[in-house]
Amino acid sequence: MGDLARIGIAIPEELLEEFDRLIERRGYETRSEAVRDLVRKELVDEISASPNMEVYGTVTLIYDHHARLLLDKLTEIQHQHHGAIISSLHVHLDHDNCLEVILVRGKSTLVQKLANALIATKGVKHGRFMLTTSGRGLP
Ligand code: NI
Repeated sequence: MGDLARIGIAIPEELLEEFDRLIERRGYETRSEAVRDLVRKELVDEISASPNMEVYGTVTLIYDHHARLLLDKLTEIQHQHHGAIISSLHVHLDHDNCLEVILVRGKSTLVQKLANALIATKGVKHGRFMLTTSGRGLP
């Protein structure tokens, strides 16, 4: 962290009380750290929304590996986008269910399309995409 600047902001009392309860639940030690994280989150969201920005992300999938053709389809999609896939982790959760986490990088639009295709594959019970940046240029 570079030099710290101090700011004063006006905020409705009730909103501040809600904010204090929120940051306590989240485990922040100070309001300042919570506000810094909120600002960074908005910056990352904006970066991620720019179609040509290089982003990183994780696609988390839960599926039943018995589902017909599902594994073939997931593998095919990943091979079609092999340049965007850094790594993947597969855990056999129980007799039927698998957890897969796929680490992706590339242009925002491309990785979003890849994540959507994986999550929308028939037989995927639950999927979630989390997008972030390399952290470069993020104070
Ligand atoms: Ni499995």
